[in-house]
Amino acid sequence: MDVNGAARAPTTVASASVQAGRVVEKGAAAERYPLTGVIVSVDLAKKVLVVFHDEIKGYMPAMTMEFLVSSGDAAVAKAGQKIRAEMIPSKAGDFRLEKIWPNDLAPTAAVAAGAMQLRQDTFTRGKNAYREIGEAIPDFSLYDQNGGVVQSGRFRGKMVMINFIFTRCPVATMCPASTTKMISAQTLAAEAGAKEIEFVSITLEPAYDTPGVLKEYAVARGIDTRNFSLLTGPEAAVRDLLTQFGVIAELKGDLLQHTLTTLLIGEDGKIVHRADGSAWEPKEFVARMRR
Ligand SMILES: [Cu+2]
Repeated sequence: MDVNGAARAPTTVASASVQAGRVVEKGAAAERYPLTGVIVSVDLAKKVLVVFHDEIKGYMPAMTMEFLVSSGDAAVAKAGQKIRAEMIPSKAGDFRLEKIWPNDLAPTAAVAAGAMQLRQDTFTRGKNAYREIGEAIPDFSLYDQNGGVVQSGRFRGKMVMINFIFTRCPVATMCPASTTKMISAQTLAAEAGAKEIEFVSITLEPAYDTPGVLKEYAVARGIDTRNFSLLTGPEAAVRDLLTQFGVIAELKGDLLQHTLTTLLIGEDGKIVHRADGSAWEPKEFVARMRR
């Protein structure tokens, strides 16, 4: 299963063609090549990963070499970790990696299994996929902003406040405002002495929001990630979660149009409160949290 396929590549890319079973995008942006490999070492300051990569068919044999990455990707990278990514050669002769995803067997299998279970569950529920207040949330397995697997079972016994955003949302009153309110809810909850509470933002645009991108967003927005996770994962899993939580996200041309939903989940995994739109107040959620 191609979980975050290049089919939903940035819309700045003019065209895409499949060569030898691999997607090579051409146009305004540089060519991109799918790459798999293992991280040998990380230079955080230089934002360089040394990666032993597999053969890139028709381009270069397997070898160990340096790649430039974003600060988020550098912060998330660990020596010994397997990754898959897109490689972008530059005219200057250096190479960049983007869309870096964890690719170790066990976590990848756990996330894929979670996506399949969610697919099955959403399919079985059919028209009743939408979960009302009082209903349990579905199980999920996603990656957080550190590339670690987060399974919904981790939250049992805790309350969870969940919203849905994407990092490059250009509408100030939508995702950026929603993140600001989640941060105030987190601060207010701590001040109110709320116990066993976690905050979760699930991306609406998993193809772009890799763990490294979420990491960079968390740092840029000053999010205290001790009990605030940003989650991403397979496109299908995110789609199914959106369906079950009643969130609409649709690509209209270049723009991802979406609704806003914020939820509070009880320690038993059932939805206790829900706010649709942007007119909710952090304190209305905090008032419902356990002290
Ligand atoms: Cu948005």
